[in-house]
Amino acid sequence: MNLASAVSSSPAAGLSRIVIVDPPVGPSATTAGRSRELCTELEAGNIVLMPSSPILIPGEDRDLLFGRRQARSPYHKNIAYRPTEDRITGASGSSEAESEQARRILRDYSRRVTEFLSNLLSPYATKWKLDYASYRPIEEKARPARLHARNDLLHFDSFPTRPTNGARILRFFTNINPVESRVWVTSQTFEAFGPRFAQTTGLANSSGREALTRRMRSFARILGIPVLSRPPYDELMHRCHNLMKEDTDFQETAPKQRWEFAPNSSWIVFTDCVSHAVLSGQYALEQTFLIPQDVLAEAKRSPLAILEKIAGRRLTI
Ligand SMILES: O=C(O)CCC(=O)C(=O)O
Ligand SMILES: [Fe+2]
Repeated sequence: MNLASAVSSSPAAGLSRIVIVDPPVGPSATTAGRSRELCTELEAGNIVLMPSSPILIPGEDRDLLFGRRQARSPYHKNIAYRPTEDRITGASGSSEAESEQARRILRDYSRRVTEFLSNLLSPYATKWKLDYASYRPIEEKARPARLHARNDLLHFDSFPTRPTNGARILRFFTNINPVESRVWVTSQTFEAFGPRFAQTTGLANSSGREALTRRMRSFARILGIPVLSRPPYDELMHRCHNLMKEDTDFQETAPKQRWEFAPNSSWIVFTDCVSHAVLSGQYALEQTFLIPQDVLAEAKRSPLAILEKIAGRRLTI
């Protein structure tokens, strides 16, 4: 499969812009009109950047995260925080006290980001689903990982174990590194790339196969056999994610933009429609939100709507 041919012929088509936001002061500082505008910018695949993050982490907490307060560095891999359960995962190997500190810092981050975005992106806040937050302590440059887990290769995000069933993946990142930027490249948005991807992968012709899978699943359910049912939308997004990472020609030739997110900056991006890769950087915090279709400013531009139009059928369950 050669995805390079799926890249739009016009190099500028579907590339992202940076929209700078100076954090509003006070809880009601963003007008409803401005919020809607920002939602539209994000849904179009643009990146909202706050050069000076509204979510500053106290120096003491940073030192704890960097491991400066411990005799050894406590965190060797990404730590995830599940806000609804108030639980962290991935901190194994650290002491109970260290895990508890990480949980407190991530809980605070998650709450403050949620409060901030409830105002900045108010149209989403009534219905979003608060997903995981994460702490990313590892240097991304030359970070070893298996191919499909590599984040230095261009991809659209798709969570293999947490299907969104069409909801959008919105992420709020903060670079807490005091001196080094976090460096990303982005390429075309899903709106520019998705239709060609769908053609290249034969999405339009796959309805027969999926109908068969659906029939087999309902048969298994009747028999009481447990089935892993990932909606067709998530299957496709995951297939796209993997194909992009597998295709070295695409990775080399896709049009690219490079972004340096400076220390203490935050940025917001729909990572399911902005193809992205992280090239370098260490120490970032992140909070993910799942945004359902019915609160989007322009649902027809969403990856779900784009894929359903091509497939000619519903891709959610
Ligand atoms: O950590 C980052 O800067 C982004 C990594 C990424 O692409 C991801 O977590 O999906
Ligand atoms: Fe990603």
